[in-house]
Order: sequence, then C-alpha cells, then structure tokens
Amino acid sequence: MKKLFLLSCTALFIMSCGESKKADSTQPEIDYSTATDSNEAEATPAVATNNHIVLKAGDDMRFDKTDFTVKAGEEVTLIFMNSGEMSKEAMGHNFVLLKPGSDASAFASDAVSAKATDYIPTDLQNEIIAHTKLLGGKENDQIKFTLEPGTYDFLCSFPGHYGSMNGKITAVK
Ligand SMILES: [Cu+2]
Repeated sequence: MKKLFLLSCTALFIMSCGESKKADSTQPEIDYSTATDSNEAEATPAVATNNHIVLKAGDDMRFDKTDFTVKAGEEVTLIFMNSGEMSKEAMGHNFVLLKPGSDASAFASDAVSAKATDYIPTDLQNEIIAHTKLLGGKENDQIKFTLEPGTYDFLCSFPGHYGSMNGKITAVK
C-alpha cells in the first residue's frame, strides 16, 4: 500500500514536475509571512490609524464608512458631510459618538422624542463624547475629540436611521 502511494506520487511528480516545484516553494513562504505578521503586530497596529476622518452620509441613509481606527491620546478631526439632496426635516443626518458602556440602540430610541434638540436627548448628554449638528442635504460640520484607548459606538440619531447608520471607532495607543 505504501509502495503504491509512493509510486503514484512519483508518477504525479514526473507528470507535473513544474507544478510540484511551485507547490514546494510556496509552502515555506506562507509560513514565513505568517510568522512575520504576528511579530509585527506587537510593534505596530495591524490597521493604519488616521486622526483625520471624512465621513459622508446621503439619501441612501448610510454612512460611507462604519469602522475607523484612530490614535488614542491625540486629537481627532472629523468632518461629516450630508451628501444627499433631501431636507434636514426629511432626511437629516448627524454623527453622535457615545461613551463606552452606552447602549446605542437605547440612545436611538430615546432620541426619537428629542426633535426640539435635533434628536440629541438632553437627559442622555452624559453618554455623548461629541456630536455634529443635524445636517440637511449638502451641509457639513466639523468636530474634534480625543479618545482614550478603547472601542466607541457612533450613530445617526435621526428617527429610524440607527438600524442602517451605526459604526465603531477604535482608538489604539
Ligand atoms: Cu441619518
């Protein structure tokens, strides 16, 4: 049985000499790069950080990006643009960044009844790190904030938008 296996391997090798060689040389390369990656992960973050964020949302009721990594302890500048055409009343968007431990879904539910303050509930101000104005089509706003290491939820608190308009910012050292 072993002999038969060896024979068929030899036959395969002879039949596809080039392919066999390619497979042999690929294998060590994969091992090498995996080892390099795990070593580098300790020295530098796996994801590139950028403390200058340009975030857009339009009439499709979505943020164009939902996952950011920033450098902790350094000021972040976020420019938020409503790239849509619709009015603030019909399709307004904001960017609300919550403190760790806040319940983004509960915040969104509470915000529905806060029309007078552009859907920023006054009783939940203590859960907010920073937020933009509520923007209508073609409007934009800029905010700055600095984060400790951790993961932070953000959302648009306009009624009905939370389900498709939420994301995370991770701050790393
Ligand atoms: Cu929105």
